[in-house]
Amino acid sequence: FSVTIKRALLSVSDKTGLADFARHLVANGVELISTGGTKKMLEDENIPVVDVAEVTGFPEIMDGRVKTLHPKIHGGLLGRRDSDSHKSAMRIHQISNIDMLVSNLYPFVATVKSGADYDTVIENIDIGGPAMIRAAAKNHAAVTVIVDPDDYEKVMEEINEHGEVPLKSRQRFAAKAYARTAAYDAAISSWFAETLEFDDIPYRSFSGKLDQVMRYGENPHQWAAFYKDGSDRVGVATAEQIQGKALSYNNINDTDAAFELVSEFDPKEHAAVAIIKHANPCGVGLGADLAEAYEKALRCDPVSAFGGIVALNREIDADVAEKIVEVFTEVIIAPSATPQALAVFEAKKNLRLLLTGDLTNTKAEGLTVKSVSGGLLVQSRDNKSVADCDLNVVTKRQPTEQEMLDLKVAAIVAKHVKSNAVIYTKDGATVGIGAGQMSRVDSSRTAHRKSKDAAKAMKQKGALTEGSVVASDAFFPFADGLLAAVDAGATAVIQPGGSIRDDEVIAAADEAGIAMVFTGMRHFRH
Ligand code: 93A
Repeated sequence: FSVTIKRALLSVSDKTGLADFARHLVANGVELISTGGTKKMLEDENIPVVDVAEVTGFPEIMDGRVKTLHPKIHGGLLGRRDSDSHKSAMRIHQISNIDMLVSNLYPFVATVKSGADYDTVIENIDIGGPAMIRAAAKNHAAVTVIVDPDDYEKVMEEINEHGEVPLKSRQRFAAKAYARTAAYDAAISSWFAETLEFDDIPYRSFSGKLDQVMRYGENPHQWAAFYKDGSDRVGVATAEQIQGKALSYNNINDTDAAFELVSEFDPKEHAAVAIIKHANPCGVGLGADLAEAYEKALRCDPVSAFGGIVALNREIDADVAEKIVEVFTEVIIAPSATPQALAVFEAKKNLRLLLTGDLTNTKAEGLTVKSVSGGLLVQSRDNKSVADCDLNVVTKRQPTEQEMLDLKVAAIVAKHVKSNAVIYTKDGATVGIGAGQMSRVDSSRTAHRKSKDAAKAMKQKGALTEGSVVASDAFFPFADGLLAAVDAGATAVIQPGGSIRDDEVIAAADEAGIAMVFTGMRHFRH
Protein backbone atom coordinates (compact mmCIF):
# COMPACT_ATOMS: atom_id res chain seq x y z
CA PHE A 1 0.00 0.00 0.00
CA SER A 2 1.01 3.56 -0.53
CA VAL A 3 2.06 5.73 2.38
CA THR A 4 1.70 9.00 0.55
CA ILE A 5 0.59 11.59 3.07
CA LYS A 6 -2.90 12.83 2.27
CA ARG A 7 -4.13 13.93 5.69
CA ALA A 8 -2.17 15.19 8.69
CA LEU A 9 -3.36 16.06 12.17
CA LEU A 10 -1.49 18.94 13.81
CA SER A 11 -2.02 19.50 17.53
CA VAL A 12 0.88 21.14 19.30
CA SER A 13 1.57 23.22 22.40
CA ASP A 14 5.03 24.27 21.23
CA LYS A 15 4.24 25.95 17.94
CA THR A 16 7.88 26.61 16.96
CA GLY A 17 8.49 26.11 13.25
CA LEU A 18 5.00 24.74 12.64
CA ALA A 19 3.81 27.36 10.14
CA ASP A 20 6.64 26.66 7.68
CA PHE A 21 6.20 22.94 8.07
CA ALA A 22 2.42 23.16 7.58
CA ARG A 23 2.92 25.27 4.46
CA HIS A 24 5.24 22.64 3.07
CA LEU A 25 2.63 19.92 3.69
CA VAL A 26 -0.12 21.98 2.03
CA ALA A 27 2.15 22.61 -0.96
CA ASN A 28 2.47 18.82 -1.26
CA GLY A 29 -1.30 18.39 -1.34
CA VAL A 30 -1.79 17.41 2.30
CA GLU A 31 -5.05 18.24 4.05
CA LEU A 32 -4.53 19.58 7.58
CA ILE A 33 -6.69 18.96 10.64
CA SER A 34 -6.10 20.87 13.87
CA THR A 35 -7.24 21.49 17.42
CA GLY A 36 -8.31 24.95 18.68
CA GLY A 37 -5.08 26.83 19.41
CA THR A 38 -3.07 25.20 16.65
CA LYS A 39 -5.86 25.83 14.14
CA LYS A 40 -6.07 29.49 15.11
CA MET A 41 -2.33 29.94 14.71
CA LEU A 42 -2.36 28.30 11.25
CA GLU A 43 -5.34 30.39 10.14
CA ASP A 44 -3.52 33.52 11.30
CA GLU A 45 -0.78 32.43 8.87
CA ASN A 46 -3.37 31.94 6.12
CA ILE A 47 -2.84 28.19 6.01
CA PRO A 48 -5.99 26.20 5.17
CA VAL A 49 -6.98 23.85 7.99
CA VAL A 50 -10.03 21.79 9.03
CA ASP A 51 -11.28 21.93 12.62
CA VAL A 52 -10.98 18.61 14.45
CA ALA A 53 -14.57 19.12 15.64
CA GLU A 54 -15.66 19.01 12.00
CA VAL A 55 -13.97 15.63 11.60
CA THR A 56 -15.39 14.15 14.80
CA GLY A 57 -18.76 15.83 14.55
CA PHE A 58 -18.30 16.50 18.21
CA PRO A 59 -17.25 19.77 19.88
CA GLU A 60 -14.23 20.22 22.15
CA ILE A 61 -15.68 19.81 25.63
CA MET A 62 -14.63 20.13 29.28
CA ASP A 63 -12.22 23.01 28.76
CA GLY A 64 -10.46 20.99 26.06
CA ARG A 65 -9.96 17.90 28.21
CA VAL A 66 -11.78 16.00 25.46
CA LYS A 67 -10.99 17.22 21.96
CA THR A 68 -9.27 14.47 19.96
CA LEU A 69 -10.34 11.48 22.06
CA HIS A 70 -12.72 10.16 19.44
CA PRO A 71 -12.97 7.04 17.20
CA LYS A 72 -12.84 9.21 14.08
CA ILE A 73 -9.38 10.34 15.17
CA HIS A 74 -8.08 7.16 16.76
CA GLY A 75 -9.61 4.98 14.05
CA GLY A 76 -7.94 7.19 11.44
CA LEU A 77 -4.58 6.82 13.17
CA LEU A 78 -4.83 3.11 14.04
CA GLY A 79 -6.61 1.56 11.07
CA ARG A 80 -4.42 -0.95 9.20
CA ARG A 81 -4.14 -0.06 5.56
CA ASP A 82 -3.57 -3.70 4.63
CA SER A 83 -6.57 -5.16 6.46
CA ASP A 84 -9.92 -5.69 4.75
CA SER A 85 -11.79 -5.78 8.06
CA HIS A 86 -10.18 -2.51 9.17
CA LYS A 87 -10.96 -0.93 5.83
CA SER A 88 -14.54 -2.11 6.04
CA ALA A 89 -14.90 -0.77 9.62
CA MET A 90 -13.60 2.58 8.39
CA ARG A 91 -16.11 2.60 5.56
CA ILE A 92 -19.05 1.66 7.80
CA HIS A 93 -18.14 4.27 10.43
CA GLN A 94 -17.03 6.90 7.95
CA ILE A 95 -13.49 7.10 9.30
CA SER A 96 -10.75 8.45 7.04
CA ASN A 97 -7.05 7.69 7.27
CA ILE A 98 -4.77 10.10 9.09
CA ASP A 99 -1.30 9.59 7.61
CA MET A 100 0.72 11.94 9.77
CA LEU A 101 0.48 13.16 13.35
CA VAL A 102 2.38 16.22 14.52
CA SER A 103 1.95 16.61 18.24
CA ASN A 104 3.83 17.88 21.22
CA LEU A 105 2.38 17.89 24.66
CA TYR A 106 1.05 20.29 27.27
CA PRO A 107 4.20 21.69 28.92
CA PHE A 108 3.94 19.69 32.13
CA VAL A 109 7.58 20.05 33.26
CA ALA A 110 7.73 23.76 32.46
CA THR A 111 4.50 24.28 34.41
CA VAL A 112 5.96 22.51 37.45
CA LYS A 113 9.17 24.53 37.16
CA SER A 114 7.23 27.79 37.01
CA GLY A 115 5.97 27.05 40.51
CA ALA A 116 2.33 26.73 39.40
CA ASP A 117 -0.27 25.55 41.92
CA TYR A 118 -1.52 21.96 42.17
CA ASP A 119 -4.63 22.42 40.01
CA THR A 120 -2.70 24.15 37.24
CA VAL A 121 -0.13 21.35 37.19
CA ILE A 122 -2.91 18.75 36.96
CA GLU A 123 -4.55 20.62 34.08
CA ASN A 124 -1.22 20.44 32.26
CA ILE A 125 -1.25 16.65 32.17
CA ASP A 126 -1.89 15.94 28.51
CA ILE A 127 -4.12 12.92 27.85
CA GLY A 128 -5.26 13.24 24.26
CA GLY A 129 -1.78 14.07 22.93
CA PRO A 130 0.01 10.98 24.32
CA ALA A 131 -2.95 8.79 23.25
CA MET A 132 -2.62 9.99 19.65
CA ILE A 133 1.18 9.79 19.69
CA ARG A 134 1.10 6.20 20.94
CA ALA A 135 -1.57 5.25 18.40
CA ALA A 136 0.27 6.82 15.47
CA ALA A 137 3.57 5.23 16.57
CA LYS A 138 1.93 1.80 16.80
CA ASN A 139 0.68 2.22 13.25
CA HIS A 140 4.07 3.45 11.93
CA ALA A 141 3.65 0.95 9.07
CA ALA A 142 1.49 3.68 7.57
CA VAL A 143 1.70 6.74 9.79
CA THR A 144 4.47 9.25 10.45
CA VAL A 145 4.50 10.65 13.99
CA ILE A 146 6.50 13.79 14.78
CA VAL A 147 6.92 14.90 18.39
CA ASP A 148 9.90 17.22 18.05
CA PRO A 149 9.96 20.47 16.02
CA ASP A 150 13.64 19.72 15.32
CA ASP A 151 12.46 16.93 13.03
CA TYR A 152 10.36 19.09 10.68
CA GLU A 153 13.36 19.90 8.51
CA LYS A 154 14.26 16.25 7.94
CA VAL A 155 10.66 15.30 7.12
CA MET A 156 10.41 18.14 4.58
CA GLU A 157 13.60 16.93 2.92
CA GLU A 158 12.34 13.37 2.79
CA ILE A 159 9.02 14.39 1.28
CA ASN A 160 10.91 16.41 -1.33
CA GLU A 161 13.17 13.50 -2.11
CA HIS A 162 10.85 10.47 -1.91
CA GLY A 163 7.32 11.94 -1.94
CA GLU A 164 6.82 10.13 1.38
CA VAL A 165 8.59 9.43 4.67
CA PRO A 166 10.48 6.11 4.30
CA LEU A 167 9.75 3.20 6.65
CA LYS A 168 13.11 3.43 8.41
CA SER A 169 12.36 7.04 9.34
CA ARG A 170 8.82 6.18 10.44
CA GLN A 171 10.28 3.49 12.71
CA ARG A 172 12.82 5.92 14.13
CA PHE A 173 10.07 8.49 14.77
CA ALA A 174 7.96 5.79 16.46
CA ALA A 175 10.85 4.94 18.79
CA LYS A 176 11.30 8.61 19.58
CA ALA A 177 7.56 9.01 20.16
CA TYR A 178 7.41 6.25 22.77
CA ALA A 179 10.55 7.62 24.45
CA ARG A 180 8.77 10.96 24.62
CA THR A 181 5.54 9.64 26.15
CA ALA A 182 7.52 7.46 28.56
CA ALA A 183 9.56 10.47 29.73
CA TYR A 184 6.37 12.51 29.99
CA ASP A 185 4.68 9.96 32.22
CA ALA A 186 7.86 9.54 34.25
CA ALA A 187 7.89 13.28 34.95
CA ILE A 188 4.25 13.17 36.04
CA SER A 189 4.82 10.19 38.30
CA SER A 190 7.93 11.78 39.86
CA TRP A 191 6.01 14.99 40.47
CA PHE A 192 3.31 13.10 42.38
CA ALA A 193 5.92 11.22 44.38
CA GLU A 194 7.84 14.38 45.23
CA THR A 195 4.89 16.69 45.84
CA LEU A 196 2.94 14.26 47.97
CA GLU A 197 6.03 12.57 49.43
CA PHE A 198 5.09 9.09 48.33
CA ASP A 199 8.42 7.35 48.65
CA ASP A 200 7.22 3.83 47.89
CA ILE A 201 6.00 4.11 44.31
CA PRO A 202 6.84 0.67 42.88
CA TYR A 203 8.07 1.82 39.48
CA ARG A 204 10.13 4.96 39.47
CA SER A 205 11.54 6.14 36.19
CA PHE A 206 14.50 8.33 35.48
CA SER A 207 14.65 9.91 32.14
CA GLY A 208 16.78 12.32 30.23
CA LYS A 209 17.15 13.73 26.76
CA LEU A 210 20.09 12.65 24.67
CA ASP A 211 22.51 15.55 24.51
CA GLN A 212 25.57 13.96 22.95
CA VAL A 213 27.03 10.60 22.11
CA MET A 214 30.69 10.60 23.05
CA ARG A 215 33.55 9.04 21.15
CA TYR A 216 33.87 6.57 24.03
CA GLY A 217 33.16 6.03 27.70
CA GLU A 218 35.40 5.69 30.70
CA ASN A 219 37.63 3.57 28.41
CA PRO A 220 37.98 3.54 24.62
CA HIS A 221 36.13 0.22 24.20
CA GLN A 222 33.03 1.53 26.03
CA TRP A 223 30.06 3.30 24.40
CA ALA A 224 28.93 6.48 26.17
CA ALA A 225 26.39 9.27 25.93
CA PHE A 226 25.30 12.25 27.98
CA TYR A 227 21.59 12.55 28.71
CA LYS A 228 20.38 15.78 30.29
CA ASP A 229 17.50 15.50 32.72
CA GLY A 230 16.19 18.98 31.95
CA SER A 231 16.66 20.21 35.52
CA ASP A 232 17.68 23.84 35.77
CA ARG A 233 20.35 23.13 38.36
CA VAL A 234 23.42 25.09 37.27
CA GLY A 235 26.45 22.96 36.47
CA VAL A 236 28.26 21.05 33.79
CA ALA A 237 24.95 20.20 32.05
CA THR A 238 23.85 23.82 31.74
CA ALA A 239 27.27 25.41 31.19
CA GLU A 240 28.25 27.16 27.98
CA GLN A 241 31.42 25.79 26.43
CA ILE A 242 33.46 28.74 25.24
CA GLN A 243 36.33 26.87 23.62
CA GLY A 244 38.08 23.53 23.25
CA LYS A 245 37.14 20.07 22.00
CA ALA A 246 33.92 18.33 23.07
CA LEU A 247 33.93 17.06 26.64
CA SER A 248 34.62 13.37 27.11
CA TYR A 249 32.80 11.06 29.52
CA ASN A 250 35.56 11.43 32.12
CA ASN A 251 35.72 15.20 31.57
CA ILE A 252 32.03 15.56 32.39
CA ASN A 253 32.32 13.39 35.48
CA ASP A 254 35.40 15.22 36.76
CA THR A 255 34.12 18.68 35.88
CA ASP A 256 30.93 17.99 37.77
CA ALA A 257 32.90 16.89 40.84
CA ALA A 258 35.09 20.01 40.61
CA PHE A 259 32.23 22.47 40.30
CA GLU A 260 30.15 20.86 43.05
CA LEU A 261 33.13 21.24 45.37
CA VAL A 262 33.95 24.92 44.75
CA SER A 263 30.27 25.80 44.89
CA GLU A 264 30.34 24.89 48.59
CA PHE A 265 32.38 28.05 49.27
CA ASP A 266 30.58 31.38 49.37
CA PRO A 267 32.36 33.63 46.83
CA LYS A 268 31.59 36.68 48.97
CA GLU A 269 33.69 35.19 51.78
CA HIS A 270 36.52 33.51 49.87
CA ALA A 271 37.84 32.94 46.42
CA ALA A 272 38.01 29.14 46.09
CA VAL A 273 39.77 26.91 43.59
CA ALA A 274 39.67 23.11 43.29
CA ILE A 275 41.89 21.01 41.05
CA ILE A 276 40.40 17.60 40.29
CA LYS A 277 41.83 14.35 38.96
CA HIS A 278 39.76 11.18 38.55
CA ALA A 279 36.84 12.86 40.36
CA ASN A 280 38.97 13.47 43.47
CA PRO A 281 40.48 16.82 44.39
CA CYS A 282 44.27 16.94 44.36
CA GLY A 283 44.20 20.43 45.84
CA VAL A 284 41.72 22.96 47.16
CA GLY A 285 42.65 26.49 48.14
CA LEU A 286 40.86 29.52 49.54
CA GLY A 287 42.26 33.00 49.24
CA ALA A 288 41.60 36.71 49.08
CA ASP A 289 41.60 36.35 45.30
CA LEU A 290 41.57 33.49 42.80
CA ALA A 291 45.28 33.73 41.99
CA GLU A 292 46.14 33.17 45.65
CA ALA A 293 43.55 30.39 45.96
CA TYR A 294 44.93 28.66 42.84
CA GLU A 295 48.53 28.80 44.09
CA LYS A 296 47.47 27.29 47.39
CA ALA A 297 45.47 24.55 45.64
CA LEU A 298 48.35 23.72 43.30
CA ARG A 299 50.90 23.46 46.10
CA CYS A 300 49.11 20.47 47.67
CA ASP A 301 49.96 18.06 44.84
CA PRO A 302 51.52 19.75 41.80
CA VAL A 303 52.39 16.41 40.20
CA SER A 304 48.77 15.18 40.11
CA ALA A 305 47.48 18.58 38.97
CA PHE A 306 48.99 17.91 35.50
CA GLY A 307 46.07 17.27 33.14
CA GLY A 308 43.55 18.18 35.80
CA ILE A 309 40.23 20.00 35.89
CA VAL A 310 40.17 23.41 37.55
CA ALA A 311 36.99 24.84 39.10
CA LEU A 312 36.74 28.38 40.45
CA ASN A 313 33.96 30.01 42.46
CA ARG A 314 34.33 33.58 41.14
CA GLU A 315 34.76 35.35 37.82
CA ILE A 316 38.10 34.30 36.35
CA ASP A 317 40.51 37.24 36.03
CA ALA A 318 43.66 37.52 33.94
CA ASP A 319 45.94 36.96 36.96
CA VAL A 320 44.62 33.52 37.74
CA ALA A 321 44.19 32.68 34.05
CA GLU A 322 47.93 33.29 33.49
CA LYS A 323 48.76 30.97 36.37
CA ILE A 324 46.41 28.19 35.24
CA VAL A 325 47.78 28.06 31.68
CA GLU A 326 51.29 27.44 33.04
CA VAL A 327 50.13 23.93 34.00
CA PHE A 328 48.64 21.54 31.41
CA THR A 329 44.92 21.64 32.23
CA GLU A 330 42.06 19.74 30.55
CA VAL A 331 39.00 21.72 31.61
CA ILE A 332 38.26 24.98 33.44
CA ILE A 333 34.82 25.69 34.88
CA ALA A 334 33.69 28.89 36.59
CA PRO A 335 30.66 31.18 36.74
CA SER A 336 32.25 33.72 34.36
CA ALA A 337 35.50 35.15 33.01
CA THR A 338 36.73 38.66 32.23
CA PRO A 339 37.55 39.52 28.59
CA GLN A 340 41.24 39.66 29.59
CA ALA A 341 41.05 36.14 31.03
CA LEU A 342 39.29 34.92 27.87
CA ALA A 343 42.13 36.35 25.81
CA VAL A 344 44.66 34.39 27.88
CA PHE A 345 42.77 31.12 27.33
CA GLU A 346 42.17 31.73 23.63
CA ALA A 347 45.83 31.10 22.92
CA LYS A 348 45.43 27.56 24.31
CA LYS A 349 43.18 26.11 21.65
CA ASN A 350 42.77 22.66 23.25
CA LEU A 351 41.82 23.97 26.68
CA ARG A 352 38.12 23.43 27.34
CA LEU A 353 36.51 26.38 29.07
CA LEU A 354 33.02 26.18 30.56
CA LEU A 355 31.11 29.12 31.99
CA THR A 356 28.01 28.53 34.06
CA GLY A 357 26.73 32.02 34.93
CA ASP A 358 26.44 31.08 38.59
CA LEU A 359 27.51 28.54 41.18
CA THR A 360 25.45 25.41 41.63
CA ASN A 361 23.01 25.16 44.51
CA THR A 362 24.70 22.62 46.75
CA LYS A 363 21.63 22.55 48.98
CA ALA A 364 19.31 21.49 46.15
CA GLU A 365 17.40 18.29 46.54
CA GLY A 366 17.75 15.61 43.91
CA LEU A 367 18.61 12.00 43.34
CA THR A 368 21.78 10.13 42.59
CA VAL A 369 21.51 6.92 40.60
CA LYS A 370 24.04 4.15 40.32
CA SER A 371 23.67 0.91 38.44
CA VAL A 372 24.41 -2.47 39.97
CA SER A 373 23.84 -5.84 38.32
CA GLY A 374 20.11 -6.34 38.18
CA GLY A 375 19.08 -2.86 39.22
CA LEU A 376 19.62 0.73 40.12
CA LEU A 377 20.52 2.15 43.49
CA VAL A 378 18.81 5.45 44.09
CA GLN A 379 19.25 7.90 46.91
CA SER A 380 18.67 11.56 47.67
CA ARG A 381 21.79 13.60 46.96
CA ASP A 382 24.13 14.54 49.79
CA ASN A 383 23.01 18.16 50.11
CA LYS A 384 24.23 18.71 53.66
CA SER A 385 27.60 19.87 54.92
CA VAL A 386 29.46 20.79 58.07
CA ALA A 387 27.54 24.10 58.02
CA ASP A 388 24.38 22.14 58.92
CA CYS A 389 25.99 20.40 61.91
CA ASP A 390 26.02 21.12 65.62
CA LEU A 391 29.72 20.94 66.28
CA ASN A 392 30.76 19.33 69.52
CA VAL A 393 34.30 19.65 70.93
CA VAL A 394 34.99 16.37 72.73
CA THR A 395 38.58 16.93 73.90
CA LYS A 396 40.11 18.90 76.76
CA ARG A 397 41.70 21.25 74.27
CA GLN A 398 39.43 23.58 72.23
CA PRO A 399 40.45 24.30 68.65
CA THR A 400 41.75 27.82 68.02
CA GLU A 401 39.79 30.10 65.72
CA GLN A 402 42.15 29.40 62.79
CA GLU A 403 42.04 25.66 63.46
CA MET A 404 38.24 25.80 63.47
CA LEU A 405 38.18 27.54 60.08
CA ASP A 406 40.56 25.00 58.63
CA LEU A 407 38.62 22.11 60.16
CA LYS A 408 35.47 23.29 58.38
CA VAL A 409 37.30 23.58 55.07
CA ALA A 410 38.73 20.08 55.57
CA ALA A 411 35.27 18.68 56.39
CA ILE A 412 33.78 20.22 53.24
CA VAL A 413 36.57 18.84 51.06
CA ALA A 414 36.25 15.41 52.73
CA LYS A 415 32.62 15.26 51.56
CA HIS A 416 33.89 15.45 47.96
CA VAL A 417 36.64 12.84 48.22
CA LYS A 418 36.16 9.12 47.63
CA SER A 419 36.08 7.14 50.88
CA ASN A 420 38.07 6.56 52.91
CA ALA A 421 38.80 10.27 52.89
CA VAL A 422 41.34 11.91 55.18
CA ILE A 423 42.03 15.58 54.45
CA TYR A 424 44.67 17.81 55.98
CA THR A 425 44.27 21.58 55.71
CA LYS A 426 46.28 24.59 56.81
CA ASP A 427 45.70 28.31 56.26
CA GLY A 428 42.62 27.73 54.13
CA ALA A 429 44.09 25.12 51.81
CA THR A 430 44.51 21.38 51.60
CA VAL A 431 48.03 20.20 52.37
CA GLY A 432 47.39 16.46 52.19
CA ILE A 433 44.59 14.41 50.63
CA GLY A 434 44.15 10.70 51.22
CA ALA A 435 41.47 9.25 48.96
CA GLY A 436 39.87 5.94 48.15
CA GLN A 437 41.94 3.69 50.40
CA MET A 438 40.30 0.65 51.90
CA SER A 439 41.59 1.52 55.38
CA ARG A 440 41.36 4.90 57.05
CA VAL A 441 44.92 4.56 58.40
CA ASP A 442 46.16 4.07 54.84
CA SER A 443 44.32 7.21 53.66
CA SER A 444 45.91 9.14 56.50
CA ARG A 445 49.38 7.82 55.66
CA THR A 446 48.98 8.32 51.91
CA ALA A 447 48.09 11.97 52.48
CA HIS A 448 51.11 12.37 54.77
CA ARG A 449 53.50 10.75 52.31
CA LYS A 450 52.22 12.84 49.39
CA SER A 451 52.56 15.95 51.51
CA LYS A 452 56.23 15.13 52.06
CA ASP A 453 56.65 14.96 48.28
CA ALA A 454 54.89 18.30 47.91
CA ALA A 455 57.17 19.83 50.57
CA LYS A 456 60.21 18.50 48.74
CA ALA A 457 58.97 20.02 45.48
CA MET A 458 58.85 23.35 47.33
CA LYS A 459 62.35 22.70 48.72
CA GLN A 460 60.94 22.52 52.24
CA LYS A 461 61.89 20.01 54.91
CA GLY A 462 59.37 17.56 56.42
CA ALA A 463 55.76 17.52 55.30
CA LEU A 464 53.19 20.21 54.54
CA THR A 465 50.87 18.50 57.01
CA GLU A 466 52.96 19.66 59.99
CA GLY A 467 50.85 22.02 62.07
CA SER A 468 47.76 21.26 59.99
CA VAL A 469 44.28 20.09 61.00
CA VAL A 470 42.56 17.00 59.66
CA ALA A 471 39.08 15.80 58.67
CA SER A 472 37.85 12.27 58.25
CA ASP A 473 34.69 11.52 56.21
CA ALA A 474 33.61 8.84 58.71
CA PHE A 475 34.48 8.03 62.30
CA PHE A 476 37.82 6.55 63.33
CA PRO A 477 36.92 2.97 64.29
CA PHE A 478 40.18 2.69 66.27
CA ALA A 479 42.69 5.13 67.69
CA ASP A 480 45.29 4.13 65.07
CA GLY A 481 43.79 6.36 62.34
CA LEU A 482 43.88 9.33 64.67
CA LEU A 483 47.43 8.53 65.75
CA ALA A 484 48.50 8.40 62.12
CA ALA A 485 47.11 11.94 61.76
CA VAL A 486 48.97 13.07 64.87
CA ASP A 487 52.08 11.48 63.39
CA ALA A 488 51.57 13.60 60.25
CA GLY A 489 51.59 16.70 62.45
CA ALA A 490 47.88 17.47 62.84
CA THR A 491 46.88 19.58 65.83
CA ALA A 492 43.10 19.27 65.54
CA VAL A 493 40.66 16.75 64.11
CA ILE A 494 37.10 16.88 62.79
CA GLN A 495 35.11 13.69 62.30
CA PRO A 496 31.51 12.48 62.67
CA GLY A 497 32.08 10.46 65.86
CA GLY A 498 29.78 7.60 66.71
CA SER A 499 32.22 4.68 66.94
CA ILE A 500 31.76 2.26 69.84
CA ARG A 501 35.41 3.07 70.59
CA ASP A 502 34.91 6.86 70.62
CA ASP A 503 36.16 6.91 74.24
CA GLU A 504 39.43 5.28 73.20
CA VAL A 505 39.82 7.72 70.29
CA ILE A 506 39.03 10.75 72.51
CA ALA A 507 41.53 9.53 75.14
CA ALA A 508 44.21 9.19 72.45
CA ALA A 509 43.47 12.74 71.25
CA ASP A 510 43.69 14.09 74.80
CA GLU A 511 46.93 12.26 75.38
CA ALA A 512 48.39 13.75 72.19
CA GLY A 513 47.16 17.20 73.30
CA ILE A 514 45.09 17.81 70.16
CA ALA A 515 41.60 19.20 69.81
CA MET A 516 38.79 17.07 68.34
CA VAL A 517 35.37 18.09 67.02
CA PHE A 518 32.45 15.75 66.32
CA THR A 519 30.01 16.71 63.55
CA GLY A 520 27.51 13.87 63.87
CA MET A 521 27.38 13.69 60.04
CA ARG A 522 29.08 11.10 57.86
CA HIS A 523 29.97 11.78 54.24
CA PHE A 524 30.75 8.46 52.57
CA ARG A 525 31.27 8.78 48.84
CA HIS A 526 31.90 5.69 46.75
O1 93A B 1 -6.75 17.94 27.17
S1 93A B 1 -6.24 16.86 26.40
O2 93A B 1 -5.63 15.82 27.14
N1 93A B 1 -7.43 16.19 25.55
C1 93A B 1 -7.42 16.00 24.24
O3 93A B 1 -8.35 15.37 23.72
C2 93A B 1 -6.34 16.53 23.46
N2 93A B 1 -6.08 16.50 22.14
C3 93A B 1 -4.93 17.17 21.90
N3 93A B 1 -5.16 17.47 25.36
C4 93A B 1 -5.26 17.24 24.05
N4 93A B 1 -4.43 17.64 23.05
C5 93A B 1 -3.25 18.49 23.26
O4 93A B 1 -3.63 19.83 23.03
C6 93A B 1 -2.10 18.27 22.32
O5 93A B 1 -1.21 17.26 22.76
C7 93A B 1 -1.43 19.62 22.27
O6 93A B 1 -0.41 19.74 23.23
C8 93A B 1 -2.52 20.61 22.63
C9 93A B 1 -2.84 21.46 21.44
O7 93A B 1 -3.98 22.22 21.71
P1 93A B 1 -4.30 23.54 20.88
O8 93A B 1 -4.22 23.17 19.45
O9 93A B 1 -5.67 23.94 21.30
O10 93A B 1 -3.26 24.57 21.26
